[in-house]
Amino acid sequence: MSETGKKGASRRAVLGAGLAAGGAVAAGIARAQSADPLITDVQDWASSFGDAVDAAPYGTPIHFESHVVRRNVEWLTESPVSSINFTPIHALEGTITPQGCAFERHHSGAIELSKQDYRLMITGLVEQPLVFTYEDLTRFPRSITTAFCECAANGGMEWGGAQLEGCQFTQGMIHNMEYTGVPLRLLLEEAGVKPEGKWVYAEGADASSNGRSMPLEKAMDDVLVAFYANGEALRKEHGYPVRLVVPGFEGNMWVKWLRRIGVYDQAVESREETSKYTDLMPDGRARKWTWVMDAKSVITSPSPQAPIRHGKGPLVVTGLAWSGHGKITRVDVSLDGGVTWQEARLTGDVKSKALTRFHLDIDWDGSELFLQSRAVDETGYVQPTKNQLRDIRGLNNVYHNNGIQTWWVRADGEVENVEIA
Ligand SMILES: Nc1nc2c(c(=O)[nH]1)N[C@H]1C(S)=C(S)[C@@H](COP(=O)(O)O)O[C@H]1N2
Ligand SMILES: [Mo]
Repeated sequence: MSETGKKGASRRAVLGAGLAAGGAVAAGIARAQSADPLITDVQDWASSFGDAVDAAPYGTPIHFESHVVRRNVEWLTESPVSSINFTPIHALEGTITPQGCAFERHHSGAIELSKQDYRLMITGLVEQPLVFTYEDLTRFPRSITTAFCECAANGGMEWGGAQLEGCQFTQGMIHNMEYTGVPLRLLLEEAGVKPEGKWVYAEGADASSNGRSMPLEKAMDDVLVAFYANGEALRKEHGYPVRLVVPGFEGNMWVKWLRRIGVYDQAVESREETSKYTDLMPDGRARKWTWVMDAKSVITSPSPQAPIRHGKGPLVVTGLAWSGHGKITRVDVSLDGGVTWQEARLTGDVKSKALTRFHLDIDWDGSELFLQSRAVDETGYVQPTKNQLRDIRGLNNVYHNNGIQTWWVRADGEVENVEIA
């Protein structure tokens, strides 16, 4: 923690970021209040009854929280049925994303498919092609996995420079849920994969079908045919009644409304896969099959949509970190635009291929900050800066922007999306 006091003094002066080292902050938050009517007077809510127990058979968030919603960027896509919206990560805590505000990405709209009408086929290079009803799936042994689902385009609008005000828009194409379902391996074993079978092609029941190929090894490893998320049935927009959960892999592999699994000797080249989900490099070549999401992190508060309202003194800096390659082992936070770093606390359980929450408790002296976070995963991979990524991948590319985010916290507590050269 004393690191901040030693290194990088000159750069800090240039940036004008006056800093206070993090550490134990206990006193000075609550003030003695003598005549606060909220303490001294009897309140309305204590003078009459509240709602009866059956006011809402299925509850929704209290209206004070009505700003915590998915949002989209209208100019981003031509049509709302082939579009995306964003998780309000700036307003959430912990690691689990409630389904009701978890981002949605549809290529041809969210369809309504009942459990009665649901069928899953296993076809191709198998001993016995099979068709499962929803009820059939419920009779296989289940497992539970918590995993993040990140669209490959998350951060894609920021390749050219800081553009959107808030981590909801810059990093919010992500959600993290606890899924219950049947390991895809068990269904494939039931059908019997022939020795020539090397690839698995998954397809949805919607008009786009969103067909995607993955290596058989992945399908036999940790892929789940999921029907519950966060303890309840999947929401329609997340693939009710059944979706694929592909931990660590980019979101487009997580086929919703799953209707067919085909086993093949090579990858089935869907139109989408060849034209869209590739990373165009500066020399005109394209990176393909870049499924695994590299380590990334972002500070969710303070951030442009979550400015500091309470003035100087104790300040909780918090954010999310994740890696498609396994567990997050460390997150460093910089208050001065990457000159000096302090290690944040990884709070709660750290799970592989799932969101990890970090916190850093600082004593803010009220001067401007250039906040950054940098994730490290269990492979030793360190989250790169945006310029390091640009040096390698150029600017033609949309997908897989996992560069370090900078938030400029001004003395008045307002926060802006910026980049430091
Ligand atoms: N059947 C189907 N599955 C799909 C899609 C789709 O349009 N149709 N979109 C994919 C993409 S690109 C992403 S990022 C994730 C998003 O999942 P979500 O809508 O639950 O957030 O679903 C994937 N699965
Ligand atoms: Mo996506």
